[in-house]
Parts: sequence; C-alpha cells; structure tokens
Amino acid sequence: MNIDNLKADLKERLTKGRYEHTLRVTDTAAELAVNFHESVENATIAALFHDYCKCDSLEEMKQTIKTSSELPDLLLSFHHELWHGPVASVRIEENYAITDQEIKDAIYFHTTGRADMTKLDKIIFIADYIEPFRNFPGVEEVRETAKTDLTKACYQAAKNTVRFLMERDNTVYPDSFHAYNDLNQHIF
Ligand code: DGI
Ligand code: FE
Ligand code: FE
Ligand code: FE
Repeated sequence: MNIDNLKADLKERLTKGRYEHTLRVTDTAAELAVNFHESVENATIAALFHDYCKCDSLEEMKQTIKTSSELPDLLLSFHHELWHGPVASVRIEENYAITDQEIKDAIYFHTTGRADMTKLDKIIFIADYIEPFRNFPGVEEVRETAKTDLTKACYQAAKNTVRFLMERDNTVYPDSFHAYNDLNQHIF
C-alpha cells in the first residue's frame, strides 16, 4: 500500500481538522509502536484509517451496520459516535482489500476499547487519546503513563471516558465497560 496515495484519499474524504488529527494520531501511533515493539507498518495503517468513516453520513453508516454480518445491530441502539470505527473496519476491506484482522480490530475498537485488547488495539486507542492537540482533563497523566506502561495508560483513558460519560448521564457501550473491567484486572 502506498502511504502517499492513501493520505491523498483521506484528505479528500475527511474535513481538514479530521485529516490533521489523523496525521497526528499516525505519528503518535508510530512512536508508541517503536517504544512497545509493535509493527510500525501495522500501527501506521490502523492509525491512518481509524477515523476513515468519521465524516460519513449517519444514514450511510446505519445502512452498513444493518447489512454487514460483521457489525452488531446493537450499535444502532447507542450513540452514533460509536459507529465510525466498526463501519471503517468493514469499508477498508471493501475499498483497500485490508483483511488483516489485527488492523481491522484496532480500528473497530478504537473508540470503546474491549476486553483482551491486543497491543495494536492499545496503541491506536492511546494514540487517539493523547495526540498532541488533545486537551481533555487527565490527558497529561495518560501521556506520562504512556511513556512506560501502555496497559496502565489504557486503563486511565478508559476510566476517564467512562466517568466522563456517566457524569453526563450518557449511556456507556458494553465494550467500554468490558475494556475498563479487563484493564482494571491487569493493573491491580
Ligand atoms: O473519533 P475521535 O473524535 O477522534 O475519538 P473517538 O473515536 O475516541 O471518540 C468519539 C466519541 O465517542 C468521544 O466523544 C467519546 C465517545 N464515546 C466513547 N465511548 C463511548 C462514547 N460515547 C457513548 N455514548 N458511549 C460510549 O461507550
Ligand atoms: Fe474515532
Ligand atoms: Fe449487522
Ligand atoms: Fe480519532
């Protein structure tokens, strides 16, 4: 896969802000891959595609979820912010013949996390959370932790996200709870 062609496709599909976020996530993911001995190529591809469907219409994403056997209809009962990762994992196979399950999973689960996250899942989850322009409360602690302990950084990020959602009386997708509980058991 030619990275420059891929970036040109992304630039066309995404808003300027989303494209620039994608490039920052990609740089962050590549750095984490080096530090934690993961494939830089896989981290780069997963990061470039992680928000591939972020700017798609809700109607288009809804149709993909309804028709794809890989995507549970449960997604449709939850906030549409949760749709773009799973939908992207299906679209990139159709559009770029990406069949690598590790890459597809890291994209699929980048918003919620899941139980038993792979190292690539963790790298994309954290790169998306700590890329240099992110400024949520608590992000500095996660950035610091991510220098030495990827699993603990995921735990802190998952905990912040679940707490943030609950404080606002938002619903929490099951995989977000599964990620929190599973990471908790690995930390303590
Ligand atoms: O696509 P990005 O903006 O780069 O980031 P993202 O894919 O990590 O998150 C998109 C949004 O999804 C973010 O505002 C937090 C929200 N979110 C994460 N987990 C859950 C969730 N929203 C709901 N309702 N439920 C969740 O479990
Ligand atoms: Fe996203
Ligand atoms: Fe489905
Ligand atoms: Fe993102």
